[in-house]
Amino acid sequence: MHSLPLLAIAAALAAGACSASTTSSKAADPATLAASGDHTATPVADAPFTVQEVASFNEPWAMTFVPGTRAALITEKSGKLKLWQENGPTLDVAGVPAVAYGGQGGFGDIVVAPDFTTNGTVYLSWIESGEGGTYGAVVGMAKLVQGATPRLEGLKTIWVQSPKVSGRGHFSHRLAFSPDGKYLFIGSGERQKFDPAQDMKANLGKILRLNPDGSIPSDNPFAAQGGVTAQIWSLGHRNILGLAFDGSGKLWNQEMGPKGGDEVNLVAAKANYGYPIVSNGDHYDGKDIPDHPTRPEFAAPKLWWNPSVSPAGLVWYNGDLYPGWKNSLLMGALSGEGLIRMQIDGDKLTKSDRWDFGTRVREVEVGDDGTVWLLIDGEDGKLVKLVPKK
Ligand SMILES: [Ca+2]
Ligand SMILES: [Ca+2]
Repeated sequence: MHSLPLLAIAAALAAGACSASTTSSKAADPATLAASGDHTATPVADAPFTVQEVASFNEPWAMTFVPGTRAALITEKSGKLKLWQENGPTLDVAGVPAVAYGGQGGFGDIVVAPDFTTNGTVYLSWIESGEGGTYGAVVGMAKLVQGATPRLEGLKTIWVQSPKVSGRGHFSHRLAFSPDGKYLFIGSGERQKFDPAQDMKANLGKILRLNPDGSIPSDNPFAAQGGVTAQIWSLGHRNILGLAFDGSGKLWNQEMGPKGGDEVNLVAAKANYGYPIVSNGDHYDGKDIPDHPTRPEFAAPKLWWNPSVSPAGLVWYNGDLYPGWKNSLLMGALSGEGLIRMQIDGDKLTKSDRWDFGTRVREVEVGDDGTVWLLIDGEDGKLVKLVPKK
């Protein structure tokens, strides 16, 4: 069992008292905090770590540690891939794709293949332009050649967002491998076009499941329908900016929702998460979107935030370096300017900690030794290490 801090219980009680969708009889239940959008931030000075600045990057977007080394690959949105080394210089990786940089688009995610140690394969996502001023995310795979002049070799595109549409928002293009290494999951945003999230002929607003070579697993839930429909694992998503498996093999996603509707979901095959038909938030232009409880046929979020925190990055933490963090999800916050910890208890998720960094957190990663690292967003972006307090 996990106990809630008194402050969180007080917030839960307050939320229960003023929320039409929550009955007062449930107010003392820890689930009430999950059932409200509330999450009070606490000063980072009270956290079980100090924040150590390690390196600077220009608009860093994603990172992954290189297995067996003290190095990490870090994407910069404008199109560079950096190899940061704890005990050496930060190097540019050659052989990267040309990216369509602008708006929310550019270089995206990078992850290592499950069998990276034998073949050096990495997976990356970026934006390419299409005909008539359209854009879309793509995913590619390549071999990382390490050394003094690191480079990508044999870059091959294995997936494209379909259709390409106008605008430069909500690409998502987050990547995660299943723990058994058999499947690549891709978060694909609805490109700020709303309805594609429910359109089974588009792979926008979906989570997709592919074999590592980009082919479609024959046991995907909609495999028989062919086309991009066959790629679909779950639907009704908005802007997925974090995908992570936990130690029991459950897939979680976070997504930037409409105003007051940021979500963390437990991702199930064939499930429909309801966007844009339902959301606990509402459109930024003020238009109402019915809340999740009005349409129980759609999968509801495990947690949501109002006001919005603008989630960025998601990792499963199972280390011992920070007291009580075992079996947690860690998520950065952009407009929420900090780090959020959620405790996993089976299929339940609890809002456990929220620290106010006073700056936008873009990405979260965990080192081999259990240390947590963050990318601070922006043109003067930073790699920082959360040094456990003694
Ligand atoms: Ca990462
Ligand atoms: Ca709503």
